[in-house]
Amino acid sequence: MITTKNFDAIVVGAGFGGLYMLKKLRDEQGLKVRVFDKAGGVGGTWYWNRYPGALSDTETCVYCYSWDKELLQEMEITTRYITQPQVLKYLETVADRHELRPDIQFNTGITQAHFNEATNLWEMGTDTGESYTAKFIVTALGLLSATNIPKIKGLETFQGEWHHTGSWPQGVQFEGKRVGVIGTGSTGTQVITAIAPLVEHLTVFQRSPQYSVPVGNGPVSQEYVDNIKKNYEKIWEQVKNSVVAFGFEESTVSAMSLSDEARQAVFQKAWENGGGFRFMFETFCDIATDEQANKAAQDFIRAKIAEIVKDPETAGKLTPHDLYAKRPLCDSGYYAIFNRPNVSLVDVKANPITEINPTGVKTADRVEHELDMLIFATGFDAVDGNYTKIDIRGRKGLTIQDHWKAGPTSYLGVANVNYPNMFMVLGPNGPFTNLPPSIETQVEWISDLIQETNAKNLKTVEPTPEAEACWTKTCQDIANMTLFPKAESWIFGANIPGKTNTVYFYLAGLGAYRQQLTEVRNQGYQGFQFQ
Ligand code: FAD
Ligand code: NA7
Repeated sequence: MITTKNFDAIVVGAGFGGLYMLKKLRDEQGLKVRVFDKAGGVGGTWYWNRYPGALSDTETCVYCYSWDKELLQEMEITTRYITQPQVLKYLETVADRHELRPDIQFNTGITQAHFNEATNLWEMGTDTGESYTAKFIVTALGLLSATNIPKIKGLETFQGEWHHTGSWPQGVQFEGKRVGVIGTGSTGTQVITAIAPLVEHLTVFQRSPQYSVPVGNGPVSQEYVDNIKKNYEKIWEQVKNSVVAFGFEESTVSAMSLSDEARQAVFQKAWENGGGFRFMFETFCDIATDEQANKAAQDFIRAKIAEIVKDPETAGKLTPHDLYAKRPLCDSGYYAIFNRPNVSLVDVKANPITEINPTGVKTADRVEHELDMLIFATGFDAVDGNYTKIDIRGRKGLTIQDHWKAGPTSYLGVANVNYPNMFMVLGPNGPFTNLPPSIETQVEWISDLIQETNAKNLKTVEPTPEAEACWTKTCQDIANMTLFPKAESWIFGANIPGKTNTVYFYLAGLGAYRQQLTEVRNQGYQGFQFQ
């Protein structure tokens, strides 16, 4: 039966973003809100990515919300980093203690969102055949959520099991199996390292070698935990005013200002301490912006690979020669995994996959890699991937695909012209950081703007075209001051064939982003038009 129901606000997504949005709008503003998620439970990323080895590479103490002060004190911190089951449990706890579940409809995908200019309401449709209306919609769809499964000839004929890491089922067994993994990004390195000791044989299909440093995970002392809990106010203040928001001070020292020996010592200390963002941003201030500094970091990691990997041919294949300018990776012993006798590496750039057949993967050299299981660690159609899957239409029926035909844009990462009363959490050109503090920043700001609109009895709010164009240009200009656009990765849309290679993030950091948001609000929401 088709039913139509009206809400003050509809939130799509029940991860970090959607859960907090529900809490703010329902409990602080008294709005009638419903959250939809196609998942069977809360958690977003941490509901879907249950593959072995899944770990946040943000340290535990800052991979959480800052707003639930009691929970910060009660939270169990046992290791420096937090695993997928632990993040999921954390978000389930949040949902339970704030009684969020009654307002979340699971197993329901939003397929349609049309703005009706006569009623000023959004008309929403679901994949379960229901329809709803709402004055406001908040899309917390996730920026790394739409899985990318490459179109490889013959996948449908494969007789073994295959899974994408971002949609991982329960109960996968590895013992005695010949497993292939395609992809060696953050996810690939985690899953490869975790399953290599479990499988009979592991074949890694690598397209691009990666720079990775040790994560440095391990148990933490009671003193470490006490210290964090005592200092949470200070920790969050630092995080929210920093660049990458990972809980450390970014370096202000230029790499080439030190002697070779001193520079090596800084890198070595960072290698021993662990953490990808720490290695890139805590060591020196210019690894992401200066080619010489970047090369120094590359050389250091290349030397480590040569030291760790025993077989020179394998070491050669694992060694990158491009810029160190993707999201920085860290791992729990990735390179050493290739010293195991049951692990082999196929360089699919030199020797591409030609097809998948019933028994495995065939490469251009005509070798048949026989497999019982194939794992796609091939990443995501990042940032706008979940948006373009929905039939979103704003004023005059403008589709989001049309609005974004030159590449996705936004004003401040949260709103688009011609899409009134629609707000995005982690939309295009939002901050590139440890994400929970950025998500919180956006949720709180969006919530204030909704409150202002309602308090003034206004019907709609949306950015001006000039404000959106100006923000896009700002993001482009900032990106061009870094080396990131010169590396091929999901950060610029380069991982998906045919995807617009453009700027998808505001790369000036969380502190600067928060200042921008505050200024816009203090100037009466400058750049927004109200009706
Ligand atoms: P998500 O958690 O992605 O939630 C989005 C939800 O929206 C999903 O549940 C999805 O089902 C739902 N949805 C999407 N479209 C629809 C639709 N049409 N209808 C209904 N529901 C829909 N970030 C860090 O800062 N540090 C890390 O260490 C880190 N590690 C990561 C590791 C992995 C393996 C991955 C994939 C991501 C990682 N991230 C990390 C990024 C992570 O996605 C964010 O930190 C955060 O969890 C995003 O929360 P979110 O609520 O914005 O989106
Ligand atoms: P990434 O970082 O996009 O990595 C995907 C990997 O899959 C990467 O090694 C790709 O090679 C590889 N890939 C993608 N398509 C193919 C095809 N067609 N053939 C062979 N190899 C392919 O995704 P992750 O999930 O690892 O990480 C994304 C973010 O999620 C991460 O930064 C964390 O924030 C969590 P490529 O490098 O493109 O040559």
